Amino acid sequence: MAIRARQAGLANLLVVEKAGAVGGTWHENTYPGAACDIPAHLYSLSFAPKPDWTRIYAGQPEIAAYLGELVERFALDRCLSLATAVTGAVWDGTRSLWRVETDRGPLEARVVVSGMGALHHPALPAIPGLHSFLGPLFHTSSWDHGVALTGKRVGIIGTGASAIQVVPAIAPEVGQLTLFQRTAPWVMPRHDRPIGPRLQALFRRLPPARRLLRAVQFWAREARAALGFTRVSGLTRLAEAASRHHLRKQVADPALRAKLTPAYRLGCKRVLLSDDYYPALTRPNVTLETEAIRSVTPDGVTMADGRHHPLDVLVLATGFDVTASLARVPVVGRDGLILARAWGERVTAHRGVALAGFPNFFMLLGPNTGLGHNSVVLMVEAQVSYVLACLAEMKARTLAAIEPTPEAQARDLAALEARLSGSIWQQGGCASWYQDGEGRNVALWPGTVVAYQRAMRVPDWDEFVLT
Ligand code: N01
Repeated sequence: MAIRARQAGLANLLVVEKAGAVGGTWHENTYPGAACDIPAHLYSLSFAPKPDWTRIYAGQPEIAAYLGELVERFALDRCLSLATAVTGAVWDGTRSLWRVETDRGPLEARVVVSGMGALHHPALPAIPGLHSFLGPLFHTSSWDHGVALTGKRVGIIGTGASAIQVVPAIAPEVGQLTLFQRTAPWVMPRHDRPIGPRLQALFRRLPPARRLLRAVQFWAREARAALGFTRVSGLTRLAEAASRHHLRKQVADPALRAKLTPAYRLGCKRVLLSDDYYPALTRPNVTLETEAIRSVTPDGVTMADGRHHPLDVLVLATGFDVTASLARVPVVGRDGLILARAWGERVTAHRGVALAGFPNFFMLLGPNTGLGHNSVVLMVEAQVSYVLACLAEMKARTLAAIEPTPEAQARDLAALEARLSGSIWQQGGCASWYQDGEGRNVALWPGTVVAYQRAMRVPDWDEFVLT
């Protein structure tokens, strides 16, 4: 957003970031094995390619370094305020600007764009006695690298995307690893491999070769979505068979296989990619525990059936409290409307980026614009273009404020609900962070990226109140 805004001639720009460095999720999640499950060439900004990615799926250090390099490459440091947390924002209707509170003093802005990710605030499990544990206890997103794991008895709670990367990364090092699984995930082969110097050189010398790779990676994922991957379809059953085959190939023990066989439809939760998760679970020093957890005690975890796992270190791979992200920062729009209350009925936004009652306020990766099947970078880029078109219109018509009409927002939501009805998230028999308390998917876009890009190409000014 900052790069494209600067390129569009918006010079008066400030990026406020709570952390001491850029990178967001790729700055914070430094757990062993952290990597992206979208190929790196597809997970790059379209206007800032990196020909020399060293793996098909880049690891966290390489992605964090890429994002850091962008600051220098696009001279962003001049407009960056790091280690500055936004604590609230209030729309001043008389002056048509936002008063933004930060822990380093107030700011004023004509327009506010939120880039606060949803996967940020750790979800700590409500397990009795959790904080009575006397050994090191930490969440995957705040990994304590000061704790040596060699030879230790380590417990991990959770089997989502974070856990399945941590397990194979630390299993060879720890003394004993106990993985506490509540729901078995669907896992597909990852086929990760290094990208050697020759290919890197080719991508540097011949940009069309890199673009071709990116296009193949993109369209393979789009095809799956277009073929009905978000519904219970023949494709779902085919993918489930492929995942079960992956499990059979990697786990010989039928009892362990049974524990690892999911009991919901594939796609209902995020499908995980791994070549080394199942093999790690077959190691003699790894135990998969599937009994419900009764409590955490000072020295370990006790199961509902009374068995006890003594532990030295306990890791919470329990995911994130997604609704807390924006709702934790009090954002007050027109006529004192509080964002968290505006979302009381349902978390929603016009095209996922703008909200009635909140003039000159935009969100990146807002409600229902995350992706399970393709690169979210593409969604962000579509949103950035849309926001910039709104800002250009404000300038062209010398507008003080722009916000969607409630009617347009309601129409948008109705169209979204129609896409969601009968989808895998409603019929797949699972619960996940994609859903709100009512079981509605409020996180993912239920269509192809191309469909979203089309919807975002040109704002329809009849859908906005322009003042
Ligand atoms: O979190 P999750 P995550 N008792 O919410 C379990 C992105 N990401 O950090 O399934 C016992 O997926 C919970 O169990 P259940 C990606 O978008 C991407 O792993 O609810 N268990 C589940 O197994 C991803 O979707 C990448 O029954 C409890 C786990 O904890 C998102 O981040 C890598 C529990 C939480 O899984 C979040 O992934 C990492 C309890 N009380 C993350 N509470 C890549 O690109 C929760 N659980 C590769």
